[in-house]
Amino acid sequence: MAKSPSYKTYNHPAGGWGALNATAKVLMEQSVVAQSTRTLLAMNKPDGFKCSSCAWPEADEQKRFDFCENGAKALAFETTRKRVTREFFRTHTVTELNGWSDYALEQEGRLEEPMRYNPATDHYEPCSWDEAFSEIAQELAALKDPNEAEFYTSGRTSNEAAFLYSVFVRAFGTNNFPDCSNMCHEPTSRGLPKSIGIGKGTIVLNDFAKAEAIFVIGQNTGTNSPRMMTNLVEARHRGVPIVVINPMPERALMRFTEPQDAVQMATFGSTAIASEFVQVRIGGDIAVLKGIMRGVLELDDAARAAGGASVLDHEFLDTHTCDFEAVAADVRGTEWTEIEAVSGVGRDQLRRVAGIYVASRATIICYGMGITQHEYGANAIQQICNLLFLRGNIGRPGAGIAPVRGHSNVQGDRTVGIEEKPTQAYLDQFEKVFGFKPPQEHGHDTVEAVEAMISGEAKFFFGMGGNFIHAIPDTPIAYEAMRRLDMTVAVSTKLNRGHVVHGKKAFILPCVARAEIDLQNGRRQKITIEDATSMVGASSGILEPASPHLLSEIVIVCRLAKATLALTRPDIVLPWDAFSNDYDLIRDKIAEVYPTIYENMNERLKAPHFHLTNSARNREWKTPSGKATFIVFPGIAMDKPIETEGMLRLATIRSHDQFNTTIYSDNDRYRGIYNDRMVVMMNREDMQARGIAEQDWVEVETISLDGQDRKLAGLKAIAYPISRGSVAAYYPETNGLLPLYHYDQTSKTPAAKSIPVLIRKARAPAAPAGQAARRETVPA
Ligand SMILES: Nc1nc2c(c(=O)[nH]1)N[C@H]1C(S)=C(S)[C@@H](COP(=O)(O)OP(=O)(O)OC[C@H]3O[C@@H](n4cnc5c(=O)[nH]c(N)nc54)[C@H](O)[C@@H]3O)O[C@H]1N2
Ligand SMILES: Nc1nc2c(c(=O)[nH]1)N[C@H]1C(S)=C(S)[C@@H](COP(=O)(O)OP(=O)(O)OC[C@H]3O[C@@H](n4cnc5c(=O)[nH]c(N)nc54)[C@H](O)[C@@H]3O)O[C@H]1N2
Ligand SMILES: [Mo]
Repeated sequence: MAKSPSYKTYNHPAGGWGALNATAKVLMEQSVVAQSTRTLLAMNKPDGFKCSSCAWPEADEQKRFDFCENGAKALAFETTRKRVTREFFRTHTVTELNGWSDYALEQEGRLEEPMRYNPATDHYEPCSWDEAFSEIAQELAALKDPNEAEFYTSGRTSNEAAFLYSVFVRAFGTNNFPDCSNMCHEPTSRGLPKSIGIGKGTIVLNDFAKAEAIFVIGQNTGTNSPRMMTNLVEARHRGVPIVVINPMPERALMRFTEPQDAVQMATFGSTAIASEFVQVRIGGDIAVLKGIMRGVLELDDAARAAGGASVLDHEFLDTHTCDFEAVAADVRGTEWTEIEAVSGVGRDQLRRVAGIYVASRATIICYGMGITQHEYGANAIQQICNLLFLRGNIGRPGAGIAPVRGHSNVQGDRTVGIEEKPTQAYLDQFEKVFGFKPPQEHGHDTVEAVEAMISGEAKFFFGMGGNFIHAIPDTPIAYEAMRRLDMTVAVSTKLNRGHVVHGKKAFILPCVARAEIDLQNGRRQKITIEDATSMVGASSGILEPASPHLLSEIVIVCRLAKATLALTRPDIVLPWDAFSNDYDLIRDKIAEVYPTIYENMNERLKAPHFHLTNSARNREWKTPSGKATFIVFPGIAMDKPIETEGMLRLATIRSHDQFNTTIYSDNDRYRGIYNDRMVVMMNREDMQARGIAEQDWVEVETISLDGQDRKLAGLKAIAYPISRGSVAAYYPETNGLLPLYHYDQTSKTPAAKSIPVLIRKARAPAAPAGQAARRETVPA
């Protein structure tokens, strides 16, 4: 896998020709070049299909193309010509495949037919779809209690598939819906409603064209939502200041060449993105936010003392908010020395940022995993709301809060019923529409599902997409728990770790991918997704499915539901065949269950897309007080304090060449790191304090609170311009260091950005874990 070592100096801005070259290269490697042009041009177009990479909205006005380097990579990996055949499974035992890397597993290509694990031979063997559904149904029917089953969803699943899946699982009798959102933007879904009454962002794409200041906090835009770079570049060309708050100077947020801009491409030009780079310490964001608010209040005091107008939006504060005074008092009571110590950022810079904020009449604040994946992630989001409220920056053109969601339909899946804690109103409506009482007690989220697997309470795991086993914390513990289950079932497109770390019985159910034609009853079907701005659009694939044996996720749900409910709930009769023959009928049901947002869904889909009503955007506050609510957070740390001497905070992050647990290559171009993912990015002074030199072998040990040993050796230290006290390494290789108990206190999202660790120099591992990491100097 490792290529011959080479130093490739990357002194260019992010984007530009480098991005186009990388796009072409990956398409060639996956041998999809012949079909690539037409396919890429159909991406994010009316009548085409939605990119399966990230949840950033597609452009309103029609561009020549609306895809990016990483969208092209996702597509290339999905439409690869490579296949995992039955011969492949006959050749390799599962034990052998367990020794393969995640990269090697996924490189084998697309799964072709349903497979069943045979413990006698330790091989996966082909089986018919009927056999698979019947055996899974019998297993489910044999459970003592439906709550012994866990039904996971990953955010690529369409609204239609997720909706029917949630109906089937509730008919079966449980609300155990762990999903990838539980590891991602759950602090948004649970924290935001307390502030603004809805757990979703309030902006739409064209707000970017009207914004006068944009903040990007804890989000690596150029890698994880590259199409958003277009919006940032356009904003900078209009002279809009962009404030970036991050422990690392992520390249694309410093300088970017827009691949869609012919002139910039031809002239090798580029745009400086961050007008202000706030290099926060990991976990210092609440301190930064309170510092900015303090700066705003100081400016307000000064303006008023000079007889000028207040810099606050008093009309908004008076009409729309409550508890402003409490937050103002809290912020005024937070000393600058305290703010500086926790954030690592000086008061001068925070005052300057406050000045930028006050000068703007419309501000958007975007944020990603750098905010959510902390013990007080949800609380930090509420502080973002406080800051926005000060100047009425919600529900106004060009302003609002923008949680940048991950998976392309992670927001949509939650909207249509993937919810382990359903509200009573929803359950009642569900009963009205379907004529049976869904289970009322709350089910498991991701952390609780893993706990149930560990305790033995859970016996059965179903994965609708995703790669649960490598997404969750505490990898070795999770492996053991997974292997103890009676049955595991994975609906997947590609081979991954979840297939080789499995229960006593196991099935792989391969499905049609987003880019492929989904033909039912002679008609090309479409599915829908909801992006990060609550915009819903249709998607229908244009390529032949990877194999004639594949079923769509919807058909898989319908056939499994029929087989299972016939055994467990024969009293519940739903038109599963009709649903799988005509997806319009599923949308009619969605409209019935969610009349306020999805009324006339099929009719509205005649337009390229439509927006779901967003109460906060309309300044309608569905909070207990009926107002936008200022919320006090006592203290300023994002995580519980740990007193251990020498403690560093480890963020587990994505490289430029991966999609979550799918690794495209061992390179991280924008960070200048090549040929190795087993590295720890450290501040030079933190290295010196520990006697660690560039490329020394190190061992990372979690400061565990449960007596469990969590250590990872075989990593190399790299001096990186990251803030002091902060270190970063790649996910999922480091998930064994992330304790299951270390999560956001509001939403139980694993705090993957703030693992307390000790790092020490180590001897070279007996068998080198990877090639020498090589990197160029990254200009700070
Ligand atoms: N190409 C590609 N696209 C993707 C994905 C992918 O893997 N590959 N994944 C998708 C998914 S599911 C998601 S959720 C998103 C993830 O997209 P992001 O939210 O960008 O996720 P990460 O790469 O994990 O890290 C985000 C950033 O947080 C910063 N950070 C770490 N700790 C802190 C902190 O304490 N404070 C602040 N302010 N910043 C911090 C890191 O330096 C990094 O820049 O992207 C989606 N899009
Ligand atoms: N330490 C650490 N852990 C993390 C994170 C972190 O930042 N740090 N991030 C967390 C976040 S934000 C997320 S969202 C989760 C991601 O967790 P998941 O969503 O579970 O993981 P993915 O890697 O996106 O899943 C990849 C697999 O999905 C399958 N797949 C791809 N396309 C399709 C499709 O169209 N249909 C079906 N059925 N299957 C398909 C393929 O088989 C592929 O192997 O990980 C979380 N875990
Ligand atoms: Mo995510």
